[in-house]
Amino acid sequence: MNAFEVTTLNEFILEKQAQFPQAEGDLSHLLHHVGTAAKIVNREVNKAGLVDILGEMGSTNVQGEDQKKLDVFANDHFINSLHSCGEVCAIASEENESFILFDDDVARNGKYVFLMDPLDGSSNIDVNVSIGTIFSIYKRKSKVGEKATMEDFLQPGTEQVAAGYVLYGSSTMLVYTTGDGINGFTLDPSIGEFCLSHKLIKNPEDGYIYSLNEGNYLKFPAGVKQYIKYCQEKDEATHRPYSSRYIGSLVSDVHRNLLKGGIFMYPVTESAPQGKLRLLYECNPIAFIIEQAGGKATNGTKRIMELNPTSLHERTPFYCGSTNMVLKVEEFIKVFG
Ligand code: P6P
Repeated sequence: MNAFEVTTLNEFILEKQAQFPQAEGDLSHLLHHVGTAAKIVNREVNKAGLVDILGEMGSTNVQGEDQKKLDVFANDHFINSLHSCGEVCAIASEENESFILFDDDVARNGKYVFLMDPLDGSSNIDVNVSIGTIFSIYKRKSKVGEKATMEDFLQPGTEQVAAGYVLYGSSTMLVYTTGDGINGFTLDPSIGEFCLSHKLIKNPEDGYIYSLNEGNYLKFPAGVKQYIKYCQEKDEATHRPYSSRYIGSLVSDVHRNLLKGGIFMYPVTESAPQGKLRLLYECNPIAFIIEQAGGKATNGTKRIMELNPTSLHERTPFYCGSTNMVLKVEEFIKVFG
C-alpha cells in the first residue's frame, strides 16, 4: 500500500457514517475521541519504562487489585476525553465502583453511555508485555437531557451499538465494530494516525490454538479438563495436538486467536466461582467483535451477549473464538459438567 492509499480511522468513520443517511454524526464524533484518547494513552504506555509512570500507585481499585500508575492515567484520560466530547452522558470503568455521571448541560444531552477496561492486563506493564483498552458503547435508555441511570449500563450485549479494543503491542492497533463487520487500524507513528490495516477481519471457524491458564487445571470443571486433554491428544485429521498459547493479557490472547483461529477460555475455578472476567466491559465487547468476525462467545452454555446483567462488575465464565472450537468445548461441558 503506498502512502496515497492509506485510509485513516477518521476517514473510515466518516465513510461509514455516509452509508447511513439518517446518522447525525454523534457516534462518529464519539469514536473519533476514542481514537484520540488511545493515541495519548499509547504515548504514555510506550515511554512507561523511561519515566516514573511504572509501578504501583499504592492504591487499589474497586476489584481490590493494585492500581498501576498507567492504569490510573489511562482511566483518567479516557474519562476526561469522553466527557469533553459531549456525546457521552456517563461512563462505567473497571477502575471505579459506580458509574461516573457527567452532570452538565452538554453531557446530559449525550445519547450514549461508555463502558471500559481502560488498561486491561496491567500486571504485565512492568514486564513489557502487551496490554489493552477494551470499550463498549450503548444508546442510553434514560431520557436525553436527564441524568444517566444504572439501567443505561445494565443492558445485554446484543444492545451494543459499538465495541472495540486497543492493543498496545509490537504495534498499536485499534479494532472496532459498529455491527457491520470488524476492521483493524494500525497506528503509524510517523503521521500520528490509525490507518486501516486489517479490512473486515474474519475469524477462521476452525483453529489449532487453545488459550487458558493451565495453572488452574486442578480447579477446572470436568468438561474443561476433558477438553484440554482433547486438545493435547494426537490426531492428524484434526491437526491435534493443538498449540497452547497464553499471554495472560485478554486483548493480546483474543487478538491472536481472532486473526489465526483459536479458542480463549476463562472457566470458573474454585477461587473464581463466577469466572474472573467481567461481563460488561470485557466479555460483551470482545463477544461483539468475535461474532462480527464470524466466531462465537459463550459462558459455556449461553451466548454471552444474551446474558442479562444485574451489576456493573459481575463476572462470567468466558469461552470465545473459532466457532467449531467453542462448540466442541461446549459439548464436553454438556457431557462432563
Ligand atoms: P490469570 C488480566 O489481569 C486479566 O484481567 C485478563 O487480561 C487476562 O486474560 C486474565 O486476567 C488473566 O488471568 O488468572 O490467568 O492471570
